[in-house]
Amino acid sequence: MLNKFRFLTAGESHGKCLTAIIEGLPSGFEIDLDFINFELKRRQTGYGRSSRMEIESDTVEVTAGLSHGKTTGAPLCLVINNKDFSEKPPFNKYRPGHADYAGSVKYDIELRDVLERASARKTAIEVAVGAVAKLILKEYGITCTSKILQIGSATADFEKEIDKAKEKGITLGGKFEVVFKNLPVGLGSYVHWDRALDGKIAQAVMSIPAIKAVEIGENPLTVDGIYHDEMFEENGKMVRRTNNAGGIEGGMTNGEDLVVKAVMKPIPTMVKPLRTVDTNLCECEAHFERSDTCAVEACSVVAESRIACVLVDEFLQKFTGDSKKQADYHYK
Ligand code: EPS
Repeated sequence: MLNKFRFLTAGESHGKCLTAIIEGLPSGFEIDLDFINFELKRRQTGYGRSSRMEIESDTVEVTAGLSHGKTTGAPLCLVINNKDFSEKPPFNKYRPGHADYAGSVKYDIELRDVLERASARKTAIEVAVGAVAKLILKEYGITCTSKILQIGSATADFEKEIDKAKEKGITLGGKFEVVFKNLPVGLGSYVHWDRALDGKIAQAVMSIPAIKAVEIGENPLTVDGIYHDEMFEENGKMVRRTNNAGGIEGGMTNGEDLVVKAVMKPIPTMVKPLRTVDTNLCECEAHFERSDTCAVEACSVVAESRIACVLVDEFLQKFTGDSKKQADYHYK
């Protein structure tokens, strides 16, 4: 099935800029650039980020698709310029856990060229796209938050844990939770495997660099007692008193909060290098260059954005229209 809200991105970590083209936006939606920039700032902050974040101050430029601040129905083109636009030196020592080895075998290119596109830098433009999706969802009262659940083995005092890792020259992964509120019932479908919303969300979150696990709702193995969310009647409405399902039943939203959790592994570029081989198969220590000690907080913002893109696509398929007026009509 063709997505309604589609986008492509281009750009390298130290290239001139990052670009996205979004297709499928109905006309008449206001695009608040301050909100997009606020989201970009959120992605750049968080304890444990690298010094690259002190160089960049990500802001978006819209080069097409807007008239007087509103969408026109034409593709929306977003650009973020890289301040650290420079040719970086080549390297030949694979970093275990990064895309270096498989990427260079697959495309028959230098490790530097793999790093440049494999870098999580490209998530900046994805967050800009996600901010556009969030702006549309917000028009219908749908909001989103996220929080960190764990950094390394710590469930509190995250900064201390990150400081300790930095001293040791290692990096830390973690676990976070994203929640969307006020979703209508029936986004996604049970009729085909590729229309199930939980499947789409899992793909969107799992493909963020360094994500190793995605969970929707409570882990059924850790819930004490009955897992499923019983239904009751209150003031003529069906209500639930638990949300173990995380807002999805049968691959569709069920009107409860959508709760997605994800686990990020430690970033594989480390001051204390791993053992590896170089491109001549000589054993050595892995390549090191500037990297984050911990980027879990940034990753939660990226996950919010990716999920927002999946939800807005479903939303615009269900409440379809070429203009906001038509979408509003179908929503009502
Ligand atoms: C990142 C920008 C990158 C890295 C990081 C994420 O910038 P640079 O390579 O110039 O330091 O800091 O990416 C990784 C560590 C990685 O392994 O992908 C960003 O903007 O998020």
